[in-house]
Amino acid sequence: MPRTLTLAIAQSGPVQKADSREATLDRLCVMLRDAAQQGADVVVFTELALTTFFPRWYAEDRAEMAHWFETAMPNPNTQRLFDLARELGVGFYLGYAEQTPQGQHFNTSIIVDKTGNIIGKYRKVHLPGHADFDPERSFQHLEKRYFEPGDLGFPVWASDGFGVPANLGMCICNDRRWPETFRVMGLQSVELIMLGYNTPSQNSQAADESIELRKFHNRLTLQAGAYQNATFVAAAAKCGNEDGHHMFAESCIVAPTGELLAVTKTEEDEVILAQIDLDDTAFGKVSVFDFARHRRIEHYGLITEQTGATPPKSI
Ligand code: CDT
Repeated sequence: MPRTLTLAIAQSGPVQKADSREATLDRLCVMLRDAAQQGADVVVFTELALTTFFPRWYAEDRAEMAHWFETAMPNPNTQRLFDLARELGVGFYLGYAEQTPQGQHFNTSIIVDKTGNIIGKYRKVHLPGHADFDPERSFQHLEKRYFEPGDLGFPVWASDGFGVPANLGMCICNDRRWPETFRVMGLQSVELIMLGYNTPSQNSQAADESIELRKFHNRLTLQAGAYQNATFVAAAAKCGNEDGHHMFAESCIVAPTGELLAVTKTEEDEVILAQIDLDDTAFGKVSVFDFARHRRIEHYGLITEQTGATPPKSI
């Protein structure tokens, strides 16, 4: 029997600093309802979907940033999104800033099933940017200041929470640029990877880098990750102009062949859908990317033994 799912992306247009959580949640609920009416089984929201991309703002005292973080999930603000998911019978992926009861801070995402229960949590591993104010940059990217690197690894959940049995994984934004992210989930037979992103249209350290090149890198990483691990990938952007800082859109759904199935057209709140059959991941997993037959781990040690590159032996 085919394992078909209707997969939706709920791209968010800009969320300004001054926007309330309530107003932002209203927008997410509108998109959840819209996607469900079009038959969605699952809706992928963005990274830090509840707030503006606050790591672009520097605060000497990080306590000033406390209001961007959720201390529980769900909580009185977000409960209605969970209730609506249960009412509509649709699952979702949601990114948000997490503060733990012990006072740790993570850039986090969750998978919520069709009954409104959280079935998986992920904390962003690859935090881009810097920890201190950098006067050399045209704007700041302070994820290393406000978050700790994720401590949960890259788990994959075998779940029928979206209505059919599926192997589900997550990552967040900059994680997509790292092949290790996809491969660790590929090694757990992942079939659908969901992620959100907030990607500036400009490189704060290279003014001449074009937006076209930056969009190309987005597609390149998502399509390569999908193809090389024979998995669907669903990537949702928060985009448009947030308080003078532009982020590109191009949210997309990628097939295990690496082909694009759907791409957003605007830089606003926008829902796109694709009907997918999870069994389409099988061919790649038993042929060119049959890891058990073809991987040569005796040659891969450097990947986990060192972080930075070293010079080659001179001849
Ligand atoms: N949110 C996020 O991870 N954005 C990064 C920007 C990298 S530039 C410091 C990204 O990889 O898209």
